[in-house]
Amino acid sequence: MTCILQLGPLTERFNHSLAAEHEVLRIWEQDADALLDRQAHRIEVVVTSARFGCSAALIERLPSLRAIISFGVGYDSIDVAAARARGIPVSNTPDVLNDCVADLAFGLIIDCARQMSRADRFVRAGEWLSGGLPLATSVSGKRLGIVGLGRIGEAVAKRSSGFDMQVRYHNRRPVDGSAYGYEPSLIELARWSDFLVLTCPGGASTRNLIDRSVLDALGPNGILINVSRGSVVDEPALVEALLEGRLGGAGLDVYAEEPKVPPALFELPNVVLLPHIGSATAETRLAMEELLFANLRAFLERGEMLTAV
Ligand code: NAP
Ligand code: 8YV
Repeated sequence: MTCILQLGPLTERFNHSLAAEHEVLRIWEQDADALLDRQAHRIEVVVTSARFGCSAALIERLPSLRAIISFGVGYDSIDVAAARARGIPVSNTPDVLNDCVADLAFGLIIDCARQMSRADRFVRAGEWLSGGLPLATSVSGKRLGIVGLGRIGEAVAKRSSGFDMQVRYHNRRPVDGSAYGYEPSLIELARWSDFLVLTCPGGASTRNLIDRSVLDALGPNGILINVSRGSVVDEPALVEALLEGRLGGAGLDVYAEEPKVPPALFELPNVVLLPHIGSATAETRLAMEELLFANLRAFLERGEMLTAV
């Protein structure tokens, strides 16, 4: 039996299956320091998620660690450099969640433009009895800018064809053979876009990529959609732009300090706020669990990972 340190709870089904096959130490159920003082030398695998991460300090504390297996595609919360320095491989769960996250991004586009959440609140509050809502903005035929045309970004772009949208994207370098127009300047992409969708990774290299100048380029009629990471956006600058009417609207699934959301956003009618649910469907979470288990088994049986980062 392999001694596994699990850094946070996933589904009951997952927790149960993991514990059925391995000796699992659940760090959140006990005093973490005391647990590590007693058991650190025995731990061979860390099972974590994009949410719970894995710090350099924890990696350093585990002398027998051989692998870090994560649930989720983003790995900005895992210190991959510290793991690599010790020759410890890290796996994630790419691809199986692309459609689900892209569906949600497109849902946010439509919701922000057509005021669906706002209209729902309006009806429930009985306000329809005494008037109508202001006219909304169309989606079809508009310009879609994508920051990070990777696996999820491609799936967002694909959905836009049903809405006759023009698509351009900004990555650090053009995607070979892509039919979509590459925009080397993020500011120019924002200036061109009606909707700017963020699907790049989080972490140091993208921190505050969407700053005041990008938000101003998107402008008072532009809508920002963020399904990547909160760290990619300068959040105080976003709040300021929305409060001052310099940005048309925002659809957000992720925030700088989750689960904290800037309270100033609660009052704004042109903002849709979701609690990081991009991959949160039964089907996709099951596929992510299965891929995590496949990585764990492949590592333990053959020393390989199916999807190493
Ligand atoms: P991916 O396939 O690696 O795509 C990421 C794209 O971002 C690549 O095309 C990359 O191209 C681009 N990129 C990287 N750094 C950039 C930069 N500095 N400026 C502009 N573009 C940059 O990743 P993915 O599987 O699509 O996932 C993307 C992210 O979505 C994840 O890392 C995660 O943070 C987020 N996510 C969120 C949820 C949710 O629940 N909301 C769920 C899943 C994933 P270049 O390398 O050429 O720049
Ligand atoms: C999950 C995510 O919510 O895959 C990612 O990067 O952000 C989401 O799919 C996350 O993995 C759960 O911690």
